[in-house]
Amino acid sequence: EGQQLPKTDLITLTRHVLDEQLRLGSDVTGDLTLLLTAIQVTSKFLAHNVRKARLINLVGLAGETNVQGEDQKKLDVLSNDIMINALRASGKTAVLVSEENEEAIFIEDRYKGRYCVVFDPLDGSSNIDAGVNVGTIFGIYHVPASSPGVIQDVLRPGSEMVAAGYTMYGSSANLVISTGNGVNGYTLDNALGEFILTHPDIKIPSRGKIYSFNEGNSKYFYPPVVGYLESIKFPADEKKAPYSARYIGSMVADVHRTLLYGGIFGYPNDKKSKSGKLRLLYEAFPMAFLTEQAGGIATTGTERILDIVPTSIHQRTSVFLGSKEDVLDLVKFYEKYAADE
Ligand code: P6P
Repeated sequence: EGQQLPKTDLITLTRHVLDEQLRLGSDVTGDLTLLLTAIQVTSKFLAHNVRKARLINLVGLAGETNVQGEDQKKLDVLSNDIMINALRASGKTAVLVSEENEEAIFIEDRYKGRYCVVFDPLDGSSNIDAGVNVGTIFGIYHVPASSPGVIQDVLRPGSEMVAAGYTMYGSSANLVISTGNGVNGYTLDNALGEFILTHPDIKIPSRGKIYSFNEGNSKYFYPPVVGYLESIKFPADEKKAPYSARYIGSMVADVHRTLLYGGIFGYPNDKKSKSGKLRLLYEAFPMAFLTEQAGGIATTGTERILDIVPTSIHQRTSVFLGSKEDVLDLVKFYEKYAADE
């Protein structure tokens, strides 16, 4: 009596994606499902190793040798190797772009498939020692059948992605993903080794009460950003409460909170970082894709992030994303200052 009965209808990520593709009647080759399975395997491996890193201080041991006498790799290098190998072995990829690799990776014919994956294998890894949540961010493009898999297949606007997501490694591993029809969140059940649907159809509130900026850069902020921050810290309407500041400094953690609680996350370009800090292809595009799919907005302040056509695989961009009304308030300051110029 009162015992928690085992759920008899666990919705795993694999099942959910396949159900969704069948529902949508898209050409269900299962290729995307198999590709997402490879990404899941990577996420499970990284979840295990991030947790282990905290136990045996795996982070930062580069150059030392472990008990097997192998060269000990830093966790982000190890994560990158695992992700590249899993994606290649899936046989579903043609071009890979990783934050850790200067050049794009072109998959040999034997393993070549119809998707390109851009990713940051362990974003925010410098925070691991502090126990801060870090994560894997990925975006997926479908390769036109006519293309042999060339760099032009990834120098495309984020709006052409067919899927995007992240896995956040914290007290549990949370995989948040969209295949273009809304956003779903899954939690890794370590006992089952499966990602179980725990946050179906995530929708970002139309307005929040939180702003998430590194205000240590305030000295360098351009006027529209200064004006906007002033407006939420000292609301003109006396009856309105100021916004709360929440900034973790790990994009996956800051975006995850923004998707669930609402508000605005910003990493604007400024007088010190004229192109911004965050990378367009494998940080801004996937997070912008998820934000829009959850009903929010993602902009540089003057243009929709997903409309940007990349010219190089590691280029940076200004990022504002979050609740529609909050981001539109921010955009108004850019319009005001553009009009004044
Ligand atoms: P700052 C982590 O290094 C990262 O790439 C993102 O995860 C994060 O949002 C940003 O940089 C933090 O940058 O300058 O605030 O430390």
